[in-house]
Amino acid sequence: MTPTTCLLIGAPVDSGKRRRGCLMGPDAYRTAGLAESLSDLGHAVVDLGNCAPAPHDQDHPNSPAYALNETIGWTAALSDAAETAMTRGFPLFLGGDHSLSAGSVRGVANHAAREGRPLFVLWLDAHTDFHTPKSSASGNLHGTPVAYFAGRDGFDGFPTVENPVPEENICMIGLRSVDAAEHEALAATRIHCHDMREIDEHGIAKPLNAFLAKVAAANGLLHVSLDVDFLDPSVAPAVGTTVPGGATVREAHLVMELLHDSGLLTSMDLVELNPFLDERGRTAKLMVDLAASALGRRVFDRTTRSFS
Ligand code: HAR
Ligand code: MN
Ligand code: MN
Ligand code: MN
Repeated sequence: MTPTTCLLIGAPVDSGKRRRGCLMGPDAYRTAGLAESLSDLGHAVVDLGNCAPAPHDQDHPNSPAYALNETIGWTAALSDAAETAMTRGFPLFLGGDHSLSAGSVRGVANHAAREGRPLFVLWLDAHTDFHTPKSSASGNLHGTPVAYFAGRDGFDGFPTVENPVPEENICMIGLRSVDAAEHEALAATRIHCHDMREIDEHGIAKPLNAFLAKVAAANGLLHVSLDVDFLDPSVAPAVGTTVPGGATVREAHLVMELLHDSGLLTSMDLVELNPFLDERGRTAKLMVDLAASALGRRVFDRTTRSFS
């Protein structure tokens, strides 16, 4: 990647589920050396500090959707932050739980619309996060952001999604935990869903390259949302919703390397890291290494045929 300005946007969102700890995520990435890893690659790095939720109504402790109003406040604030950052460089959202992507993707989509370019979203996750606040049995809003930015109904009180991401522009890879209601809703869409069975059989590069070809053909912008639980829990334990059978370290790096080589990536979320559950920072460090791969780190230079 030609050197760019990486904008680190701390999003200590912890309202998307009941188990606490994701609010420590942004500082764990800083501690693990994210800024240094990116500046070593030749990028300018600006740490914009942490966002705060926009003013919102108080939440009722027993509402069916947990911390709904706080999540609405985060969505508004992060959407504004994303829209502004897109005019300045490459935004990296440091989560925080996955409900933050309602805001980051809405803002990026508004920017794309203003540029007159289509937005594509790559969702790397064990889960599809395609519930609405009404269909969710858990009431945990980190299970809803894709439905929100794809323009599904049922998000009363949230900022209106003026520029929903078209279904055929959304690609999910890594799936292995999908609720019945999500499955049914997804089946009626054109969202590209690739589960771990498919990755096992055919490899991870195949669906990714097919999707990247579509992004390139449409001259699109590409947002990537990387959930810690995309990875296998044996290598990434610091997440509240571990699901066995996830991506290996190399599969995840290959995704990031192919994204970098495509030259298409324009914004990224790192989500669901819960440092309270980590083992000596290993998950935070792996996520930092993956971000570095997405932004150009490689161990072997294919043109000079030498290690660098
Ligand atoms: N589908 C389940 C629910 O709605 C689990 C959602 C978990 N989501 C995340 N992010 N951890 O992907 O409660
Ligand atoms: Mn998720
Ligand atoms: Mn997940
Ligand atoms: Mn597909």
